[in-house]
Amino acid sequence: MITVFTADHRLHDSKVELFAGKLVPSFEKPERADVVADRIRAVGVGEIVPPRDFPLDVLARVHSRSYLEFLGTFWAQWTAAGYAHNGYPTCERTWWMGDRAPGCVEGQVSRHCHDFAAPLTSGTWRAARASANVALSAQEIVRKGARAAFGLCRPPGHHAYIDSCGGYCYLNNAAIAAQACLDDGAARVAILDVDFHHGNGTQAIFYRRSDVFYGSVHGHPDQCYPYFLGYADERGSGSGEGFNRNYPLRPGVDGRAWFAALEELLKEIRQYGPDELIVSLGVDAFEGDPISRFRLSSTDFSRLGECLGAQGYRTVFVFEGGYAVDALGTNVTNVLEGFEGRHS
Ligand code: SP5
Ligand code: ZN
Repeated sequence: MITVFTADHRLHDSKVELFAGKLVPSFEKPERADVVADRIRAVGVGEIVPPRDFPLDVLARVHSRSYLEFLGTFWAQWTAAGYAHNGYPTCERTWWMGDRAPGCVEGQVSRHCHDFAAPLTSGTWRAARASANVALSAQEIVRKGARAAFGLCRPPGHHAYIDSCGGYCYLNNAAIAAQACLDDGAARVAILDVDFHHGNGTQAIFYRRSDVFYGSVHGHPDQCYPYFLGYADERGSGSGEGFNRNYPLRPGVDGRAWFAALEELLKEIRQYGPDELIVSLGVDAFEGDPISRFRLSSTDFSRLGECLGAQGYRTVFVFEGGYAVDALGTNVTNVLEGFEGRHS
């Protein structure tokens, strides 16, 4: 399987992140993607190719122009305002506060960040743009005939909304790839999100649409980030009714409960009958993950790959979360090799 990867992800390096009120060394750090690329080379999963550049218009099929403009100009505005450290919101914009578009940079960052887990650095825009190019290039490889491709994206994407960043995510890579797939002629695309966290951004982007099915198995939002979306009764609305499915599981579950939920979700995806499958591949459901609370083993990730390979869809894998850096390479390559029916 071809992997798309670029070292440009390193341009985003926040060094520290705010974790339960404390500044700690970032869990979402450049080594994450580098160790996965290293392991892909070591195991010989397949060729690693650089992404090509896609125009801003392709991103604007998912994100608002004003949000893209904000991301692209943020650092220049922030430094012009006299700041030199990572950008964070001053407050959160909630619906009862109104929906103005303030001109000052502090107001804009508050308008466009929905939590405190997506620091904006000097290189964030370039890295996020490269990450979207990685997902789009992987999708293009599959459209041109490959059975599958892996977009080794960083920063991740599934918590990013149409016009806001959060949860380490800035551009929603999976959503951008799904939209590109539709724009390339597909009628129906399914996004399967196996990251430990619910992909609130992806769900919100497609919630009222029937051309993209979104399904996720994740830590119960009553106990786990992102807290406000990911409940089982969220099934889509309007013409999207029935095309959103959530399987929240209690913290602590192991492969048994996790695969039972996955099998149910895969049944629903088969009923939907997508032209292509996009997998939001976070591996933070791993038992050794420092910020997540499921108990999947490295062997379970091989099983996940086999399970996905058996579905028979053209498949684009898009990298999301996973913070147990020492096991990250193994867990990701286990999925990819399992998909291709190989075992390392
Ligand atoms: C892509 C991805 O995996 N994003 C995850 C973002 C998670 N950020 C917030 C994690 C909050 C963890 N809970 C804090 C409780 C400390 N005791
Ligand atoms: Zn995650």
